[in-house]
Amino acid sequence: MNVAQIMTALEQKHPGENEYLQAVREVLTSVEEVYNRHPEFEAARIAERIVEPDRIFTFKVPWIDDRGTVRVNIGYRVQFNNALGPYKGGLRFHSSVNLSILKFLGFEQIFKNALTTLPMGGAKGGSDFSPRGKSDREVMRFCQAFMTELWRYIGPETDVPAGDIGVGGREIGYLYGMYRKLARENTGVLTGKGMTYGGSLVRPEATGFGAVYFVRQMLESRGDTLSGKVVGLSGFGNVAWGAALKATELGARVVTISGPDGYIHDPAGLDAEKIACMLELRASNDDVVAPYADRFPGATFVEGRRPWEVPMDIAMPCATQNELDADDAACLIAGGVQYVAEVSNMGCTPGAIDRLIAARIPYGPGKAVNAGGVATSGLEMTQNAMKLNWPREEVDARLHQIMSSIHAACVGYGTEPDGYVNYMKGANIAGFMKVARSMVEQGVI
Ligand code: 2IT
Repeated sequence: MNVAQIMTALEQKHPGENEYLQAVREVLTSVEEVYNRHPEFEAARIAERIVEPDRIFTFKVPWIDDRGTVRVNIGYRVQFNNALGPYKGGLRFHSSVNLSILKFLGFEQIFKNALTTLPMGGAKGGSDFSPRGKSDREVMRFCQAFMTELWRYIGPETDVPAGDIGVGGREIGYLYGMYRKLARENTGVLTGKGMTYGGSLVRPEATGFGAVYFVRQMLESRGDTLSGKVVGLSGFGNVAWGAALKATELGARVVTISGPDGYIHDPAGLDAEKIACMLELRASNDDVVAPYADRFPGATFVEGRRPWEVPMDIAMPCATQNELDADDAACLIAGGVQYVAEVSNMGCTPGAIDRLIAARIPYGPGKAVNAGGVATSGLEMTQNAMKLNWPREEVDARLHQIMSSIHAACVGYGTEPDGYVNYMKGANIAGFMKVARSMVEQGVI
């Protein structure tokens, strides 16, 4: 394979799909050398096949708001690759959603899911509808209208959606209710379900918990521990919540969170009450973190800026793609950062990653660090298939084990001659190899 050639062709075919092209370029560049040692990959044109989704569904979602006005949104499902198992990946409801974003997320999901060791293919979907500022009834009507189209394309052995930005327990409940009515069956067709209808314990916390378990492994591999470490998070949603809970429990001091309005710097660190406040802010529908500083006197709100200018030992972006750029990385390095673990999908720009790797700062990419979320979705599917529920300890132990195996895979494929672990390369190669081998074995389909 010649990455430059593939990318030129892809840019011509999909002009302007910048997030998608960015994600593809990163993976292909990481795997190029290994790929070219495998003539069977080239013979089967694995690279050319893996970069195109198997299929994309796009549909209209008309619904009626509380004032009686008819609204029209667009719904999508990108079924990217099912060589390893049923299509699996979240739904994102946010005004910024477009095909490029969902294709990048679906592409990343293939390799992330491969890393989990569980049998799951890669997919993503969503809508340009944002639940922010909508009433519960509006969200319900939208979710029902969305599922009226989506249900034909999904199924417990075909494609299993879950949450992502803008899709939490409430949305999954409304989506599941409509699926159950239309399909006339109670199956584990969505994950992230409520505990009363097939959900798994630990799923709500799993992305953040898994990320902190991964970070702990990064530290342990250098003889270091989380105790006393200053951690900076961005975001204040479900993922930041889980990460804050677990990092705090393991003795780290979480000093920042952020929202679209700016960031909070709380040098004393988050505690149970402050983490609860974060949840309240999330639930309030305003999408702002500023009120945190009014409630907790030691904390300051910095308007319109990102938290990476605060000195920290460990940076964990938990908000959205490309939220940490080259200048932010330079700021973090100047502030003495020791580890960067991306919890958002593609949270760092290519320029930021280059700077971190050049400075030999261990950088964990999202597809490894945040895989605990989808892994626990996989465990929810297992429990649904068995029609029983595991206790919390069992799910958490499996999550631990999965995160350790992902860390080991990154170290195995990503250790460079000077001993530095290039986690991005390791995660990309480990995930890619599994999918590529599976595609070769299953023929050209
Ligand atoms: O990005 C992700 O891995 C998710 N949003 C979770 C997907 C899932 O199927 O649980």
